[in-house]
Amino acid sequence: MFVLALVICSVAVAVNAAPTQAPIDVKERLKQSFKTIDANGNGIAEFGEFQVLVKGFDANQDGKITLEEYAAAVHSDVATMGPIFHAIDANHNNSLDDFDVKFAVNMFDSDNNGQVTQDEFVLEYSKFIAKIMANTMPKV
Ligand SMILES: [Ca+2]
Ligand SMILES: [Ca+2]
Ligand SMILES: [Ca+2]
Repeated sequence: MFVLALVICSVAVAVNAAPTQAPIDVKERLKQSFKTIDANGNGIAEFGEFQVLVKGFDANQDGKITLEEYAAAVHSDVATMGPIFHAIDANHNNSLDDFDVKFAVNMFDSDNNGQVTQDEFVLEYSKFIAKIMANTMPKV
């Protein structure tokens, strides 16, 4: 359950960008996120494409992506993004790095063929979000 942070960020961005659209269609958001990640548009999210996405969060370019940078990148705050960040930070070094990205890619790749398709991404990411929500969000 570590890696999904990447996608979460994109989802959070999309959610914040359209606050007036009441019912958030998570699957639709995830499909859009996938298209963002799939920079070369071949329908498969590759490790390198996730890597580029994550590196883009490194605001001060010091090679480490901290919780603060991650939260800023997704237009959220550290309190909200903390649980997600720590879930993604698989090696617990308080930075999102290649190790964590690999973990995330492996998580999405549910049939283990080395490729993350849109369907896999949407399914696995939805599960990831549900898990985080269940653990961190107060029950209404
Ligand atoms: Ca691709
Ligand atoms: Ca940094
Ligand atoms: Ca890490």
